[in-house]
Amino acid sequence: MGFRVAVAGATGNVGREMLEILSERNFPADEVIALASSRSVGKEVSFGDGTLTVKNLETHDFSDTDICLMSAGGSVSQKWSPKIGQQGCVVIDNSSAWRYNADVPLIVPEVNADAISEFSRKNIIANPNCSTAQLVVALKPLHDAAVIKRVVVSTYQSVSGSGKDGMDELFNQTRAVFVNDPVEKGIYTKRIAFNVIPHIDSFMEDGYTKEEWKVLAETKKMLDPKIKVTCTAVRVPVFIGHSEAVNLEFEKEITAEQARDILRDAPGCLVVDKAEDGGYVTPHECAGEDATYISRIREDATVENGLNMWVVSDNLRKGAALNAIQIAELLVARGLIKSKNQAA
Ligand code: 11C
Repeated sequence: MGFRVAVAGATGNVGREMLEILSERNFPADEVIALASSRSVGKEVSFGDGTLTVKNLETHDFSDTDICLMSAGGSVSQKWSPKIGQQGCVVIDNSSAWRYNADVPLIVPEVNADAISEFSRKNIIANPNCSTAQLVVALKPLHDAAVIKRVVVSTYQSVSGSGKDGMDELFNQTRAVFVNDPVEKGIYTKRIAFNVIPHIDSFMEDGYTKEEWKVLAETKKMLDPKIKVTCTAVRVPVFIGHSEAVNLEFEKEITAEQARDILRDAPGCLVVDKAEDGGYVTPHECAGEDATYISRIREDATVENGLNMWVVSDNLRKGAALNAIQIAELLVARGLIKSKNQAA
């Protein structure tokens, strides 16, 4: 018997992508249940060749459900994930609510799959922030080879990271500029159409934003607490796909050619790196794809053992939905979860 899988937040950008990927990868589910808040109950969402009718997260009985892919925001997750976990359903949570909790593993399967065994303390597994997920996929094989000392990353993050409202705002503002209508502001603090905004999430006391802090904290938790990380996170007028300019300093010597070879063999990575016109990947080409693309690998002569590279991935897939489903696949592959139907 297969698993009973719920997707909570099924009407959002990431929830829809989760349903798409569950079907695309033939996840061994006997039943997939679309859940959302009461105001979305009764809506239809696509699943495979058909549709699912959205049910109420708050009244769903999780005692028969094996896995809940949760993409309903931090406050909903804070409230519901422990209750769902207590009903014996494993929550894979896409919000930041549990990522920094010592009892909750934060997993990118290509990076720290073994940490998944800790999940049973709360029955919650955290999915990282989208900008961290693609970064650590690219860093892990290089860290294993030459030990990363310091990472300086500047992000170029698409508006889908802010959900449907961000995508609508970019579309409406771009249209308004073209037809000479007034450009209305919404969720962003400055105009996003034909602009870039060096501000994602709230400001912290030290002047960094929460998004920048997340990249640091999550990289340390998943990869190595000794690595120094600093980040500038920027919103750009791109619908899907986060890009990152990454500067690395290593303990050991590593050439650009060696890094290219290592990354070519690394899980989840795809190297597209020719020093010629178009010999690199942009977010436009990565949308809808699973890989983390690495381009522009080159030595940084200003430091000892330094490299620069450009890392691009679909933030809704590897940065969110795909990684969550890879975590579910890992639970199944390692025999860490049994279908409740099977047990009956
Ligand atoms: C953005 N990275 O692009 C954010 C979205 O902690 O899961 C994801 C926020 C998170 O705005």
